[in-house]
Amino acid sequence: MKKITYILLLSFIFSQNEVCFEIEENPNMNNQALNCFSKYVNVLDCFEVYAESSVSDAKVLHVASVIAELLDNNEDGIVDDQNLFLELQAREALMPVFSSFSSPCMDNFEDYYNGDGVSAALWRNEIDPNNPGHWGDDATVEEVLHTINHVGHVSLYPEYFDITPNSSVMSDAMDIARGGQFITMPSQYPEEAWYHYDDWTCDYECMAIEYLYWCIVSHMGILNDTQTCLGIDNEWELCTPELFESTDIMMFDLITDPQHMIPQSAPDGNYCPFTGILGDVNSDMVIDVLDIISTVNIVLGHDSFNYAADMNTDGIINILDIIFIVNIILATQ
Ligand SMILES: [Ca+2]
Ligand SMILES: [Ca+2]
Ligand SMILES: [Ca+2]
Ligand SMILES: [Ca+2]
Repeated sequence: MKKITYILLLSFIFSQNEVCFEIEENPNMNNQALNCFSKYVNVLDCFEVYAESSVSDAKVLHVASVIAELLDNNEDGIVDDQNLFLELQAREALMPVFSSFSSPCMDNFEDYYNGDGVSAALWRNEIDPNNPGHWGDDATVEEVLHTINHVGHVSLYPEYFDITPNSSVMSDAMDIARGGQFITMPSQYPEEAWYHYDDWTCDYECMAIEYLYWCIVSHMGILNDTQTCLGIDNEWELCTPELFESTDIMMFDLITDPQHMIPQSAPDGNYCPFTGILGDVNSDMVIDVLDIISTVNIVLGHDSFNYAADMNTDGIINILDIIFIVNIILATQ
């Protein structure tokens, strides 16, 4: 019994995600829309998380991590698209996290919030840090993407991402994906459609925001398992990256065009960018032979992994990284 407890404890420890953010106290307690939140995270200075006290720290950090991973997809600590950064910052993008659908805090928020930085909300039981973005487990990736896209991309790049009919590359692509232009929902979608969302409360613009989400996560590979493919089939048919690329050609070209800097990699719930000097393994502010010795010690297993030594950022420290450091030293001599 003792052994089982020990193993459980170990697996619990190892299942914890690494998220380099701190939960702070709500700095806006005087704001009537926000005064029922007690937990707060400022993500990369452009997107805030406000959560009720009943939401666990692990879940609050998960939301913060997913936001950061989607905005800083190469995890270098800097939002990939500076225009998007400024737009989210200017509009004070935020994600409210409520304890439940019937939370008084949610009523309060709906009554008093009058900004334009919110496009979605999360509830405690739809956040699962162990299954980032997995359909049916974790809605965090979806709701965060809705906010980033709606508050950011739509107004920032209207010729590509506007959500009104006949307005953008995306609206044209969606008309193809739905088998025609449907301002109101058709009683039945044409046979050839691959996007056939059937929620009557979701108007054309809402359909476009959902569509952009499906495209981005299909391409990331988040939907690529049998359970998810079957579960979402009545709404979205392109559940693998290959199917998405070969079927929705317009959207594949749009979201993979480097100029739009749409996140390409799926969030894994870990976000801890390295902020030191690459190559300065012993952190003495110079790159010299001592760093080679430190790196050799890591390769030999005498020391543990150090981000500063992973010169080609492939997650492994080996001879290639040593060659990189040697070349830096030779180049500066
Ligand atoms: Ca970045
Ligand atoms: Ca990550
Ligand atoms: Ca050094
Ligand atoms: Ca390496």
